[in-house]
Amino acid sequence: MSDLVTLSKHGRVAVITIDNPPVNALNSDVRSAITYHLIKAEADEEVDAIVIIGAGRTFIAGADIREFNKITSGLQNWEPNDLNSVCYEIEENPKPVVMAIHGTAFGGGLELAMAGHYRIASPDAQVGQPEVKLGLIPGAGGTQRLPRLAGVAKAAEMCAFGEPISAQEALDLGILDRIVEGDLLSAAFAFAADVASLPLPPKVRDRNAKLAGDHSAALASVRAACGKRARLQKAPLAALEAIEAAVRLPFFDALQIESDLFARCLHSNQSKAMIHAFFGERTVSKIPGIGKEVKPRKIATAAIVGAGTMGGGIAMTYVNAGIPVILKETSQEALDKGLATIRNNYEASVQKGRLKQDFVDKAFARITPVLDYGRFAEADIIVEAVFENLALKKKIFQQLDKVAAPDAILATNTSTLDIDAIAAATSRPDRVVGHHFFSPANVMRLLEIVRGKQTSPEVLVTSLDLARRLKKVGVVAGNCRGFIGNRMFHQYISEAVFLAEDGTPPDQIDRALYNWGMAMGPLAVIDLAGLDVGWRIRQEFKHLERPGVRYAEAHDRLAECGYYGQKTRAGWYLYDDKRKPAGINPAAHEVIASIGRPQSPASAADIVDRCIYALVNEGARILEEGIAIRPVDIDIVYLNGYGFPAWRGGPMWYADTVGLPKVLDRVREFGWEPAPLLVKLVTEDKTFAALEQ
Ligand code: 3H9
Repeated sequence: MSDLVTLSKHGRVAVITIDNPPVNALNSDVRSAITYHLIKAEADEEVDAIVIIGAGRTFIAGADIREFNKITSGLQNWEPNDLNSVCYEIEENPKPVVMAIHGTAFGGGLELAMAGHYRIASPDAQVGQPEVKLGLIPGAGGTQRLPRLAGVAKAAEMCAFGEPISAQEALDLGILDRIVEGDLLSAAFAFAADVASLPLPPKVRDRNAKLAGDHSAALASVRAACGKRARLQKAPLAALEAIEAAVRLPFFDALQIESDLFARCLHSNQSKAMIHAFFGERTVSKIPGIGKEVKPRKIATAAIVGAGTMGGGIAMTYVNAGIPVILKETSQEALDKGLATIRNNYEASVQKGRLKQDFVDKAFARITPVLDYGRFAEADIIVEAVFENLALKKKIFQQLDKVAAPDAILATNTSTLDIDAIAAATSRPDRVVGHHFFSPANVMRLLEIVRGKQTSPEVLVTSLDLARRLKKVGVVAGNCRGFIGNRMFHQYISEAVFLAEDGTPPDQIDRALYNWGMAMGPLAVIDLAGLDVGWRIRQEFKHLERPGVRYAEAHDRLAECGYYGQKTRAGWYLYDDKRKPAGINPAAHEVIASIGRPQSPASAADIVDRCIYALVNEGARILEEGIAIRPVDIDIVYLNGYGFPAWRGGPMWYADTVGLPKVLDRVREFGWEPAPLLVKLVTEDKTFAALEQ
């Protein structure tokens, strides 16, 4: 029997310990071994009660997600009732089974726990059904037992949104029986010994009290919220369908519905894409050629140059993670303005219930506002977040070189500029790196970590480690104009502008991409970001434009007329004083007429193909040039920084699902030069995913 699960005895209590690091995922061996030990403990006359506990940092983080890929690709058989059988084995056991939870009881882990007769937990434990984040629903009774413990409305929320809850909330809801302080195993022994002589409590599957009554309004409200929070995703609705079945039908009939819905989700493209994204987020923290011997440096204090929109947002990100920040501006007025914006942002978060006042007070107190570099030597990392201008950034780096501690990391928050040119302004180019945050920096999850020619491995590893501490996803990119994200975005936006110049109304362009799944349409995004921002960057790089290559003119002309987007209440669209769109800006029509191209509106399908394949074609070039390490790095950039729908897996994953020959045909049909890598993969009958194996 697998040694991932062991059985030991403490007096008359048997302990089944799951030890499958790092997160005790319930793979096939673990499932079989739990059943084996349960049967053994049941048969042992010297055992009165059984405890199930996880070794290491957690209870059970769920089913083994890696097995799902094997099942859907035909490498492993699908045994729908496998985890359910383990649950029955627990539930039917004549001896009380006590689940002792620490860390996380997620997905199949919570399902297993809910089959137990009792659940106790450490105070910092969390429980949840996060399957929807993988495009799945709970598949081993979660949609059936959770409503019986927590009530239908809360179970619907937990299964449809996938957010975990704290041990205290789980106790209040009735999911847990007790929270125990101190050593969990000792507490579990004591608890098990106490309950051993009591009659068994009713099985959770028979506790129907919380199912009674009319839950239609609660379910309708969660369904409506899914339309916003998980737009176009199928799994949340499937989870609600299974919960509705729990209310309507006897346990085993509803459980069968859950199994069928789970299987349908498992084989869906949405789930495959989201599982790709789950592992992708972890893959991007690994840099080929840099081993575990390179350790991250400790970052205890940060300094930030610039308290504007980006600098302020970055400061909030650091102090929210508990890292004190020295925040510098050039004048008292600018500093006061920056601090006031930070304070307003925090106040808004408290009002919306996103942050607690106490948290905000502590975070704000970690900011030390300054007007000079006097205290910069204290910082382990300095982040420059000034205006996007190379000469200015070089000048600042010259100054930082003089004031920074010798081993401090010097990061620039540039979105497009040459890291090597900035690094060359210092005597320590190996300590210089790009940290490209996305606006609003305290909200957006992506951090592009731009590697210069001389950036040291230690600086990269520290940046990745820091990204995790800051609750960001760090993706390493090579140094080129726009790095991964903005270089591809330039092609995407240009294509949207070309479509507008060629006669497709702006709102149709935006609607087509929004309906396809993008968080916003491209022209609405430019209005939000500010047409002036892109215009300035394009001016800076004007000398690099290749003659004979079509240039998107319309948004430059709008910017030149002072239409900067939402901030001036007019860009591609007009906006009311609450920044709600109020129709297309008539000036946009005039600009398009003045450009004078033949007008032929595109269909929704053509709009999507042109914009998305522009991303894919440029992504292929970026891969070929080594700017992105792997296709998945591009996907993770797009999923976390550009509103690409998670359930489509990112541009490169999506291209694979469409089929690269079809993508190449369309690229040629649009008259573009295909990326050589795209042609090569099609010729060799390969996919982008194959490049990662
Ligand atoms: C499910 O349960 C379906 C059921 O309803 C039943 C169906 C019949 N499997 O995130 P980390 C790996 S669906 C396999 O860096 P943290 C992860 O890839 C599942 N591997 O740690 C990484 O590997 P590597 C429902 C898993 O401390 C390593 O563990 N459950 C799994 O930041 C460390 O992970 C979920 O969706 C897994 N289930 O966060 C929970 N989980 O080192 C998914 C993790 O090679 N997991 N790995 O890169 C999580 O949310 C986080 O991992 C967790 C720990 C919060 C647990």
